[in-house]
Amino acid sequence: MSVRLKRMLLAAVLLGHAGVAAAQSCESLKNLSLPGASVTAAEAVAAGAMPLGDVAKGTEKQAQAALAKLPALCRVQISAKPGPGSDIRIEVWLPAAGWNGRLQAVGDGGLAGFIPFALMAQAMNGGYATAGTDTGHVGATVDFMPGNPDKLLDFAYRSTHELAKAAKAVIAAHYGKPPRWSYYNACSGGGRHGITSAQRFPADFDGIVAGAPSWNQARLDAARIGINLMVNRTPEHHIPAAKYPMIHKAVMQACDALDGVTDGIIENPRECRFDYASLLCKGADDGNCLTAPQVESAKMLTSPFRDSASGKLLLEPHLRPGSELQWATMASPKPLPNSLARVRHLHLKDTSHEFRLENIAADVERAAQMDGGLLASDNYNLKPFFDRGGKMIMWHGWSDPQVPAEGSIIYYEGVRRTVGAAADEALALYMLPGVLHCRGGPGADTFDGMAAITAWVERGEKPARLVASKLNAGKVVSTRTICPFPQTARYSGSGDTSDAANYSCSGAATARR
Ligand SMILES: [Ca+2]
Repeated sequence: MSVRLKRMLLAAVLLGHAGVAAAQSCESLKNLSLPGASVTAAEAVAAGAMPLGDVAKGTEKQAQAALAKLPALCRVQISAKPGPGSDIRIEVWLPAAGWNGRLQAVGDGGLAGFIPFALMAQAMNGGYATAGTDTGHVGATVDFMPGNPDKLLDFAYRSTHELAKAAKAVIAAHYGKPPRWSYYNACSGGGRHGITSAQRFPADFDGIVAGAPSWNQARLDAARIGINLMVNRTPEHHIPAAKYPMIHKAVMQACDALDGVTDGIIENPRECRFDYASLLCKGADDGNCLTAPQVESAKMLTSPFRDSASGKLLLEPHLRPGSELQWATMASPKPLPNSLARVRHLHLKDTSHEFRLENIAADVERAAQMDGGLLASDNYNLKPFFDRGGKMIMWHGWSDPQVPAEGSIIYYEGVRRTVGAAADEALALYMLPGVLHCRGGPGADTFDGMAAITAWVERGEKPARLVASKLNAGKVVSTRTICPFPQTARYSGSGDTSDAANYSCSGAATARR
């Protein structure tokens, strides 16, 4: 053996030894001391052997498939207690080999209450160390309130901060170095957690992907109940679901081709000025027209929500053309159960509160006021997050039937107004045509937000556009160009209309109305 080779081997051994000395084995992480939190379990899990956790109803099969693909990993379970009434369950998963040096934390929507195993598995299968939390309560319920303000704070914003702290500490202990980059990636209520994190804890994540964030939560919840009462205020005002396809067809006939391609998707719903009165029955209601009260309800669903007595604006974001097939979410005879639960338990803290049409304006204002900014996540000043290099990608399906898409535009524009031109170097919003709440719908709903945010954070490459895919049974059937708001994708005029390559981004914002 040459002297040179011996020296190289010695150096390798010394380097390796230094790495081992700094790192802790998976099992020894049980003894890791964390401020305000404790490790409840740490164990090595063989490839594909992760048991199915308490995943969202209906996602078991998908979760199982993702878990089966997991590599060997170290599973660390943690309980964090930022307040005396807290018990935030956190899991951190660390790949045994091939870690890409990054943390991707993921989040729940709705009422949360479970650790998002399926999303964690997706993250880990991309090479990330990953982390998730139940946000501080067990089960998709708000029964922990009223009477447990710690759990409300945890659900509102503290759990994501605890998640970031715990995940970084566990990673540093196990690998001997903290993550080079830390990311948060979630949708809906998880999207709200993302923007809350940037607002309240700007050092927690380097990059955030926030989908369909349900910010302004108290006002949104109470207004959704009010809109539901309004469009059902007499039996005549109720639009039977059987009429949704007829309305959708008429809207599509009027607006689908505005973007140059007749494909069942409206690229920019703000450009669609559909008049529901055009569907007014000329004679008897044969099911293919709307009665006068139903026209009123259709207009109510697709306009800013105002107090009918005073005209006061209660909620600006509203449903957009293209969403008609999903109107039941907002307009079915009963209000959204999650909204009812949140307004009673979290916002008004009165579990037996009955909603009446004549009180709805007062209820919306009272819910927003009593929330006191907790679930509002409405601070537009992301300067501290931007100043330390943080980047955020917001995205929202234009046809979202439950968290109206306009809300993301309002937040995006609020940040640009507050922070100024610097916001354009750190925040981008992508509106996904024909996409429902977080996923689904005729539009292309699958895109690699993590690839976009890592390129931006780590290499300074702001994504000029995203390419989203429409999948059918796991196979890509079409791709779409998704433009940074306020631009809209325009077909080039030649080539396959279901190929993103034949679209480019252009244009300024269309008026909100
Ligand atoms: Ca179209």
